[in-house]
This record gives sequence, structure tokens and C-alpha cells, in this order.
Amino acid sequence: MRTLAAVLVLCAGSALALPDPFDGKGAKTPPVVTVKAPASAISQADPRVWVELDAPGKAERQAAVDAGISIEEVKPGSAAGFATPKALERAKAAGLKVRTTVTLRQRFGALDFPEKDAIYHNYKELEAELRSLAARAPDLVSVFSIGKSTRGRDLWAVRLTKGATGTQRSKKPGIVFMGTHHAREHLSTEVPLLIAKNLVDNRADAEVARLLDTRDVYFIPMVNPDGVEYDIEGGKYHMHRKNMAQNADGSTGVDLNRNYAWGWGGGGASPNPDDDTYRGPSAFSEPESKAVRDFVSARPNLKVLLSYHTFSELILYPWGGSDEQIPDKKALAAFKNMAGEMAKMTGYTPEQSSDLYVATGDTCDWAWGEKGIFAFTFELTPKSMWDGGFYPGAGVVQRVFQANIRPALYLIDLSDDPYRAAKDAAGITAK
Ligand code: 0X9
Ligand code: ZN
Repeated sequence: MRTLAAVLVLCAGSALALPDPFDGKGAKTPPVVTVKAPASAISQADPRVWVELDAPGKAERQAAVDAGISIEEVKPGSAAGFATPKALERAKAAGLKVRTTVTLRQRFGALDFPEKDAIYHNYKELEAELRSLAARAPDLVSVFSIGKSTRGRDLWAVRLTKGATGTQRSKKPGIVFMGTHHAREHLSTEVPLLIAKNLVDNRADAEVARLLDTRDVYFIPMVNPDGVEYDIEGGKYHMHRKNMAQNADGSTGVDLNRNYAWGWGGGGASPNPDDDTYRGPSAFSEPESKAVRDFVSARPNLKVLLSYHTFSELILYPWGGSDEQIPDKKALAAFKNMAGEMAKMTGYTPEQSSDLYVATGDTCDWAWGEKGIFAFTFELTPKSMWDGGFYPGAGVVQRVFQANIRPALYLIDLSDDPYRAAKDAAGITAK
């Protein structure tokens, strides 16, 4: 973004009196140099403007740079770039003539959620929220990256616990909440983010304090940031599900919820790269699923995992890759009782994942099958495509968070020993 400005500054500061190739006096026609802002770079609240100035020569461009404007585009007679309100005032005070100013949205299009859904968090906004949480309660909250996405974005995790930060090991029982394996399921980022915020806001509450003293609680609200950013590119939705891997056949994306190793390559997961449920070239071929695998593998204290998806209002437990029930009867009773309890809290329907459809390679089958972690998929609101499908709007966010805070607290509490849930209402433990 600042490359051209940096070059101009360098030229200006150079001891050599180089001819200005753009001064209009030479034979050269100045080239039009354009810098495209990356989609993730512009947030709704960005106060900067895109300004075009009269700039017949280098002196004017230099004055603009000195005023703090980042010049990105040079045309015959003019220069344009990003300016904060203060930089714009300085440029005017320096005698520069402003031709036009427009907002970044007007200049670049809406590189974000559509205005009506601005409450949802894009990648940069999510990172800012997580960092502000950590700044508010540094004794309790830490932010770290679990790896990089296909396109090099950090995969952010936020950890809430007393007495350990970042990647420090802990012996406390742990739980992880994850969102947006599937790009278009934006509500599945908002819910874990709001739960994390709620816990921080209520850290003085006796029950929350007890949980954060005795449990190790992680959130990875955006497992697939590349897909998310693509899904909102241009200020409109693209119905994108997969990550942004470049497939051998030229198509884009692997379904991250078909890329985990448990049962990988079996039913309900496509071998065709251009399908929405493409399983990838091999299990854990994708940096995002690999990062989750490594994150989980490095933390044997994790006992519970919740992967938020949308939509249908379901609470799903393994197996998803097969119609068989998990063989451990006590674990099955715990899964069923937990799902049943959380169904009462949410109004969602509890069922085995494969009752929805058999699909191999999902997160929860791997977490349970490989690691013995009590793993649930929540399909959040709405119930159907007719109620908004993947894009139910800003109006549902608070309500869906409210419905999901109790199940989250319930799971955090149970994470010391999820088998506790195997006891039925009469207190009899299933065998
Ligand atoms: O298909 C999925 O990955 C999940 N549904 S979604 O609409 N969010 O894509 C459901 C996963 C449940 N797991 C299995 N059935 N294996
Ligand atoms: Zn999904």
C-alpha cells in the first residue's frame, strides 16, 4: 500500500537531483500508477478519505507526502491517495489544491459486510475485538495465532483462564469453541466472539470467576478467514463455503469440514475439487485444518469442543461419518444427555450428526475418534433457508448469542469430566 509513497519519499530525500519523470516537461507521459486496496484493509469506521490533488510536478507531490498523505496514484497534473482528516487539512494549509475527496467505500466499493450487516465482524475487526478483550483483562485474556491460513492470515485464538497466557501449558481441564469453518456461516463467528466477551464482562460474577479459575477456555472464532473475506468481497455475499485453496483443476477451495482425518475419503465428502464439499487431496491437506489439529494435539487437557456452524438449529454429536452409534455406552449416554440438556436451553434439536446426513472428515468425528474429546456441532439460527439461511441479518445476532450463552457455560463447567453427564435424571450412570 505504501510502496509508491515510500519510493517518492526516497527520491525526494535523495542527494541526487534526478529529473522528475512526471513533471510534464519531458517527453515521457506519466504512467498511471494504481494501487488496489486489499479487501480486508478497509473497515466501515475508517475515517480516511481518498483525495485527488492538483499536482503538476514533484514539488506538489512532495508537499502532499509531507502533509501526511500517502500518494498512491500519479496522473498527468494530479496525484491521489489516502488522507486522514488532519493530513487533508495540512495539505490545504500548505497551499495544495484539492480536486476531489471521496470516502474509501465510494472509491473502492464496499470491501466489507453489506452496510445492513455491519454488526458482523470481518477479519480485521475480529482481530481488533480480540485484542481489545485482552487489553481489558490482561490477567485473564490472551490472544495468539494457531497458524496461518492458505493466504497467510493468522488464525487467531483467544484464551480465557486465570494463571496462564498464550501457549503456556495448563493442567486445568480445557474446552475450545470454534467458528466459521464454512465461510458464509458468519453467525458462527459472532456467537463464540460474544460468548468470550460476555465472560470477560462478567468476570467478577462468582460462577464465571470459578469457571475461569478452574478451566482453560479457548475460542477460535474464525477458522477460515480467507473464505470469510472472500464471501464479503465487494460488499455483497458470495455464498462461499470452502477455504481459498487453489485446486489443481483451477477451482477454488477445500471444504474444511471434510478435511479432518477421521474417516477421510469416505461417504458424503466429494473427491471433485469444484464441489462445495470437496474433501481436499488428502486428510489435513489444508493449513487451517492442520492448525486446528496441531492446536488440539498440543493440548491434552482439552475435554470438550464445540464447532459452531449455521444453519438449522441442531445440536449434533458423533458419529457423522457413519450411521453407527459410538460404541462406548457411557460416553454415548453423556453425549445424548448433554445434547438433550443444551436442546432444552436453546430450543434446538439434538441428534446424531449422521441423522442429518452421513459426511466423513468432519471436525467432531476426528476430535472424538482420535482424541476422545466430547465434540459437538451446533447448527445455529435460522431454522431454514426461508428464514434467511446463511445470511439471517443483523437482527438475530443478540438473540442467538443469548440462546447460546447457557450451553457454553454448561459445557465449560462439564469440561472437568464430561462423563458426569452420563448420569440420567435419576442419577443412575449408564454402563
Ligand atoms: O455439512 C456440514 O459440514 C455441516 N452442515 S453445514 O450446513 N454447516 O455445512 C454439518 C456437519 C455434521 N456432520 C456430519 N454430518 N458429518
Ligand atoms: Zn457449516
